[in-house]
Amino acid sequence: EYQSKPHRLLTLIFPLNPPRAQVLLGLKKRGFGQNKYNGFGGKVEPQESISQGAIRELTEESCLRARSVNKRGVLFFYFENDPVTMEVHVFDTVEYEGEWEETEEMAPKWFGVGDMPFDRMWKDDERWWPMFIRGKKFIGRFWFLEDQVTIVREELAEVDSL
Ligand code: 6OG
Repeated sequence: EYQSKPHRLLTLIFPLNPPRAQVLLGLKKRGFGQNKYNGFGGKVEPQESISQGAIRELTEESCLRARSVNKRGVLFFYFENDPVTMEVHVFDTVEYEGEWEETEEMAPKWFGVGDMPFDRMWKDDERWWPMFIRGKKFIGRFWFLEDQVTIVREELAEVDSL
């Protein structure tokens, strides 16, 4: 059934346009979450901090270079019949350089923050996105069935700091 170890530390970063009206998502072309829109991110490497990992993955997947990032949330995902807990650290950035480009992993596209393609995203996203766009910080835990679609239990709370 559900277990809590081992642990996989991941990042997820959302570039916002300066007035925070639009967000750059990527259509994932391969791997976990293929054919879904998501922020950019991946595994944190042993020698780097979590925010350094977020900045590195953003550049690898979209070619944007973030000059600063903001911590926005921590999400824990548990999948039925899978012992791995995913711990995903969510960031935004409004200070980035370069032009976005399609990469081997992601096809980027801008969306209005109130016009998200939730039917093509992970199911948890529509739960915490309202907190994200209101500028709140959050911690969430989501328990998925093996189908990777059905959420059978969730805990989600705004927090003052992370
Ligand atoms: P790679 O395997 O490509 O990193 N991720 C999730 N993002 C959302 N919004 N919901 C989920 O619900 C997710 N599970 C994983 C974290 C995987 C990328 O996908 C994110 C990473 O950015 C289950 O290295």
